[in-house]
Amino acid sequence: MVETAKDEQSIILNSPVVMPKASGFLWNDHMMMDVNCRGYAVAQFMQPEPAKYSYAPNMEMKTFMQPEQPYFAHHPGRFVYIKDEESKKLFSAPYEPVRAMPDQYQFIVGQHEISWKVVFDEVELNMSLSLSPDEPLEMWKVTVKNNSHKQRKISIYPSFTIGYMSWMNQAGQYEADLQGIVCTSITPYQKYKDYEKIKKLKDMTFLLSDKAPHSWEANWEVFEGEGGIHNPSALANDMLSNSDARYETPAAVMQFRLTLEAEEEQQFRFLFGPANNKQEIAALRDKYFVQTNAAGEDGFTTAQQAYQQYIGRGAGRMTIQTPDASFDQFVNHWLPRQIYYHGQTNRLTTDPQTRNYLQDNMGMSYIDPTTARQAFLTALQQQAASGAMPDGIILHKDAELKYINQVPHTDHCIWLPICLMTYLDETNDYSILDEMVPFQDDPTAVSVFEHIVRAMNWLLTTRDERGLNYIEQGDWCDPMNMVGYKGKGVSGWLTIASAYAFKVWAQICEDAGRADVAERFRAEAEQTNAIANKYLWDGNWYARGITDDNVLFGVHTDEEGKIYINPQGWSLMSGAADEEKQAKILRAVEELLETPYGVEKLAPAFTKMREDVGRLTQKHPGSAENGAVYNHAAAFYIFALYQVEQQDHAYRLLRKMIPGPDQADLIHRGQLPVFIPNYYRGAYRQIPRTAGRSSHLFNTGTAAWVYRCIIDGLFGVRGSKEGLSIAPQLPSHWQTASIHRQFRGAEFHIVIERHADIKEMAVYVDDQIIEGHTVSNIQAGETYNVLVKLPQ
Ligand code: CEZ
Repeated sequence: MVETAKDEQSIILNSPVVMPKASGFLWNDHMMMDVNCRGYAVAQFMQPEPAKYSYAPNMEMKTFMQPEQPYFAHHPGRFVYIKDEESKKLFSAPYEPVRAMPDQYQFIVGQHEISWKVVFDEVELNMSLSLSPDEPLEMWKVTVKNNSHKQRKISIYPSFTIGYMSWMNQAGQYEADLQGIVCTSITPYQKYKDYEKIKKLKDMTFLLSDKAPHSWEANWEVFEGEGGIHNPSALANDMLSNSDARYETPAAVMQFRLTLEAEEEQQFRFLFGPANNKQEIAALRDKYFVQTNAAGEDGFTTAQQAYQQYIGRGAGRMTIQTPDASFDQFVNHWLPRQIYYHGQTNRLTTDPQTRNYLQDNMGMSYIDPTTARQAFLTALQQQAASGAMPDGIILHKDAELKYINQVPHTDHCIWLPICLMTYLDETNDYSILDEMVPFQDDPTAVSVFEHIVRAMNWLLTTRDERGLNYIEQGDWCDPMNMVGYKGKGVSGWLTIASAYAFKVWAQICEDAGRADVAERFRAEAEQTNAIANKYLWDGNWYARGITDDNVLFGVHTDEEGKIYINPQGWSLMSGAADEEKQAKILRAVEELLETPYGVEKLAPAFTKMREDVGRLTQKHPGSAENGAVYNHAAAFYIFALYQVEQQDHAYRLLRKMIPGPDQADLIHRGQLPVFIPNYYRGAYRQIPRTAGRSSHLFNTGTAAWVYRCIIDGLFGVRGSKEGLSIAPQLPSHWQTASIHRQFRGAEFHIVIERHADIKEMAVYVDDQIIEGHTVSNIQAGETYNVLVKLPQ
C-alpha cells in the first residue's frame, strides 16, 4: 500500500481509500499548502496575517489548521473531472469528487512536488503540484494520456475550489486576455479605519491556463446544478455554459475537449493563487507562461527548478545508516525538511509563541545556523529589562500578540539557554554571548550573556515562598490555564525545568570562561532540584503542580491525570531524580503512559472538566494535551532517557514516533511517514479503538528535538567547545551503524561497531586511536574517518 520510491526521495501510496487523510505539505516563505491523497487541500498565505484564497462553501471563521481535519464533499480541493465523450462515463482525479475507483492509483509525496497518477479506462492522468519559490502561487501540471490502441474523445475539466469568498462582495468571470477565471471579493470589515489595510489585500483568486479552454464555468450553482458535486449537471452538456458569478458562489472550472490518438499525450499547466488586482495577474501570466530565458525555458519551468533548490536548502547535514532502513529513510529525507519548514516560516505566524520560536531555531541551528543566530537576537530584543520574556515574538512591524499570546505563560525564559546550547554545540560561536542587545523597555544595550542571566534571575524571583515557580495561566502546556490564574498556583514541571535551564546555563558559562557565574547557577540548579524533591515527589513519580488552592495534582490519588510525562523526563535531565527515583519513574511511565504509538502526555485522560487545572481537561480524552501521545512531550522524554543512558528505552520510543514500517501500523495511524505529527491519539487504556490515529498536524516542536536526540543521544556525535565528542548510545540489538555528518565545515564519516573483544569504547580517527573521546582541533574542509568500537 505504502512504499518508498527507488531514489528514496518520495513516498508512494497506492490507494485513495485506505488512508483517506494521508497528506503531504509544501511551503515557501509566503504560504503553506497541505494536500491529501483524495485532492482536498488546505492552503494559507501571508499578507502579513494568514489568509485564504480557496474557501469552504460557507463562511469560515478564521482558524488554524485543525487536528484530524475533517474533509467533506465540498471541502476545498483541486480536482480534474474526466468525461469520455463517447461512453459519457465520468471520473475524477485524484479521486474526489466523483469517487470512481481508478484502475491504477498513486499518490506520490515528494520533497518539492506532490503528484498523482490515476488511470481510468485506459486514460491516464498525471497531476503534479509545486509552488513558486517566492510568491503565494500554486503551479500545476496535468498530463492526459490515451493508453489504449484506439482514438479517444474525452473532455477534461480542471475544477479548483473558490468557495464562499465574502458576504460583502464576491464574483467571478472568465477573462479572455488572461486565459483564466478571475474571482473577486472584499474581505468583510466594519471599521472605516480598516479600509487602508483591506484595500491592499489579495482578495482576488485566479486560475490561469497556458492553453485556451473550449468553455468555462465561473458560477458554482450553475456548474453543480441538480447533479451535485459527484455528478455536476453542467458535465452532461457538450460545453460548459460560460457563466459568470454575480454575488453568487464563484467557481473555477474549465473544459478542454481532446481527441487523443493511441498513446498520445497532452499537457496543460495552470497557475492558481491570490492577487490584489488584474495587472498583478497579467504580470504573473507573462512571467510564468510567456517570457523565456536564454535557454528557451519559460518562468514556469525555471520556477519549478528554483523551488526544488529552495526546498533543497533544508537538506539535513547528516546521513545515517542503521539496521532500520525505514528509520534511516525518514531521518535522512523528511525530518530535516520538517525542521527547515519550521525555521523558515515560523509556522506562518507573525507572532510565534516564544517557546516555539526558540525551539524551532534550536532545530535551525543544525541546518542554517545564521538564521538561528539572528532569531535568538530578535527574541532577546523583545525581552523586558526585568528578564521576563514575552509570550510571543513579533516578526512583522504590523503584527501584534494574538490568541494564545494574550494568555500569560511563565516558561519562556527556560528555553533561552536550552536552545542556545544546540547553537553553540553546532557552531562554537561563543561570540553571540558578547552581542550587545537592548531590551523591549530599555534602550540600553547589554550583552546576550547579561540578557540570559536576567532571564535566569527572573525564574528565580517568580517563585512562591517554597521556591516553586508560578504558573499563572500556562507553562509549556497552553491549555493548563486555571492552575494558577489567581496568582498562587505553581508548576512542578517548570520548577524542575528551571533547574535544568540553570544546569545548562552553568555549562555554557563554564565554556565561555565565566566560572563564577557557572558556579552560582550550578548551586541554583541543585537547590531547585532539592525543592522539587521536597514538594513534588509523590512516591513513584513527580507531581505536575500545586493549584491556587494548594492542591497537589498529577499524583497517585488523582482519579484522572494521575501522572504527567513532563515532570518525569525533565527530572532525569535536571538531575532531581537520583538512581532510585529514576528507576521508579521509568517503571511508572512504562506501565501507565507507554502505548504502541509512544508515551502519552498524561493518564488517565480527563473525561470531565477539572476547574483547578483548566481547559486542558475539556479537550476530548486522548486528543492533544489531554492524554494524547503528544510527540513534543514524548521527544523531551526520549531526550531525557539519553541523558541517563537508557538507550534501549530511548530507541524503542523514538521508533514509535514514526508511522510504519508495517502496513497495518501505517493504515491505523492514517499518516504517511513524511512528517512527525503533533500527536497520535492516546487514552490507549480508555479508548483503544481510536488510539494511534495521527493528528495530521505538521506544526510541532518535536522535529527539532528528535534531530537533537539522534545527534546528542543515539549517535552521540555532539559538538563541544573542544570539537566533536563521541558517545554513541546504540540500542543493544544493533551491531553496527554509521553516520556521515557535516560539522563546522568538516566532513565526518563515523562508523560504529560492536566488538566482543573490547571492554571500553575506543575511538580511532584515520586509524589512530585517540585519547579521550573528543575529536579536537577540527579543520574546516578536512574529512575525518572515525571508527568507534563499542563493547558487546
Ligand atoms: O499548540 C502547542 C503550542 O504551539 O501546544 C503546546 C505548546 O507547548 C506549544 O507552544 C503544548 O500545549 O491552545 C491549545 O489548546 C492548542 O493545543 C495549542 O496549544 C497547541 C496546538 O497543538 C498547536 O498545533
